[in-house]
Amino acid sequence: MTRGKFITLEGIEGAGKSTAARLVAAWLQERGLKVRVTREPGGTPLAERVRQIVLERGEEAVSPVTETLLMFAARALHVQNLILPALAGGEWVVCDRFTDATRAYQGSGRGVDARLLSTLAAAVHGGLDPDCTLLFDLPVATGLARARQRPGSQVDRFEAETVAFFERVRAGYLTLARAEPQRFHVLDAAAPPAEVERAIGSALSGLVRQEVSA
Ligand code: Z5A
Repeated sequence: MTRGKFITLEGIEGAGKSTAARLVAAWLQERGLKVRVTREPGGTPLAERVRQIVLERGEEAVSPVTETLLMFAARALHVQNLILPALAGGEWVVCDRFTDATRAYQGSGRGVDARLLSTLAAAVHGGLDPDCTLLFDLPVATGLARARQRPGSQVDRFEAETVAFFERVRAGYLTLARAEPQRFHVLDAAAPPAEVERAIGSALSGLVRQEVSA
């Protein structure tokens, strides 16, 4: 059985990752691939419970390091119980956020030491890195305006953050993308949906070609 590929979607709030996850899945399925769509924090029953804890705005203080540990606790469950078995079974896993989100949000956004993040990443998913990461990049103001238009949802701990925080997160993502240009595809997420869809197709076609010629 050929191992599936691991595709991650990243970006600041309101960048369009959830919308893109559906498009990516449909694009891959049209090419005959088996696809599993998932998200972080979350993706398994226990990891979804950790998600609730980490997103909820409660009375008790949650330090940046605590937030980081909760993200990696959820990730450890997700990697072990969903991502690795799905890849081993030949499925292509499309994941809305992964460790780059921790580097951008907890690292660049909250100032958690990059060495701690590398140590935790190695412990939780050493040997597993995304084959391809689509970074949906857009101005912070545009992302926040889109997120605010979403009906009915309560404001979580991240949505309550400042514009300056999201600017640091965006800059952090762009730095990660510059450091690994083979893995990252930076897409203009402020473009009209049809253009974003075309950009997704061209970013993924190289990966699918490699698979066919392997
Ligand atoms: N977090 C973290 O800190 N550390 C970590 O390690 C991880 C996560 C894994 C929850 O993530 C929070 O966890 C997240 C970071 C933190 N908080 N923040 N910010 P999440 O991914 O579940 O939540 P999110 O980033 O807030 O997702 P989102 O707001 O749902 O955004 P999205 O998925 O990128 O956007 P969307 O729902 O697809 O689109 C938003 C709206 O824009 C929607 O109405 C669309 O119809 C519209 N849209 C989409 N594309 C377009 C285009 N091209 N034009 C116009 N309108 C569009």
